[in-house]
Amino acid sequence: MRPACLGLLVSAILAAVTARSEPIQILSLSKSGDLAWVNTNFAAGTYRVEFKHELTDNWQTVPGLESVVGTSSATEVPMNLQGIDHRFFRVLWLDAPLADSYNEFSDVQGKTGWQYGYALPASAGPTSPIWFNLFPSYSVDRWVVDENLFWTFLGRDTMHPNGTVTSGGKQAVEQWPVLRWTASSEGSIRVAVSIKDLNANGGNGVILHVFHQGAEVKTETLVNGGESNFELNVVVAADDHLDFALDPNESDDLSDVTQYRVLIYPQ
Ligand SMILES: [Ca+2]
Ligand SMILES: [Ca+2]
Repeated sequence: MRPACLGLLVSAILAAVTARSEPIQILSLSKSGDLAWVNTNFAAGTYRVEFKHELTDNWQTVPGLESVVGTSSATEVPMNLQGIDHRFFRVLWLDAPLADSYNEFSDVQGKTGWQYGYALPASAGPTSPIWFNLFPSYSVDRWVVDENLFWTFLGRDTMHPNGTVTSGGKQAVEQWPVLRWTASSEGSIRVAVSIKDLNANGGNGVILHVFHQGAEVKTETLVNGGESNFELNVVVAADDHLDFALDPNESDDLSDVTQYRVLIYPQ
């Protein structure tokens, strides 16, 4: 895969459109006819590239690009469009997810099915009615319990637990940030999760627990600096919830900044 060469840009007007969220940004169209785009969808996706000559024309599919499978963060596709005056392009995401924790992250609780909370695992298990506590505060770009007292937070793409082994004068209490998604209808779904321990300088890693209606369906352990992508198939009823809870591992929260993303697809 070649990097986009901005020196070879032609004077084309480029547009990116997706069915739901917008993970795709078109970077360039080179004189050799290659279209380069950045795709922030980490999971496998299928895309269709379309063009038109004039703004009022109908979109047409670029031959051979009806179903492009992409998994990387940047994609360049050969289009053989040299010398052809295609002025408008777009990339359609054909299998867009039902839900995306990154694109749909919000400072409003419950928006598009996502809620942001924390658990006190020493006091209540995941089936307990007092397991899931909504975060009381939103600070700048993340949900927090109390920044002065605990490390616990949940942001757009990072989260952090608090433990009894902690630092910075925080209270020695175990708290797990919990990302909750609630299904709006019944169906079979595919859940794609990406997690990474961002601070590889220390600590004992983290454990991500995934619960469906309080029953654990996945336990993913990361060593310090580790990362993982995994998928689950789950059959949900309307109003069922999935919880993604970050355990500091042996209640040790040192260097536990964790990157995450959850994508939920229909089956
Ligand atoms: Ca840890
Ligand atoms: Ca670490």
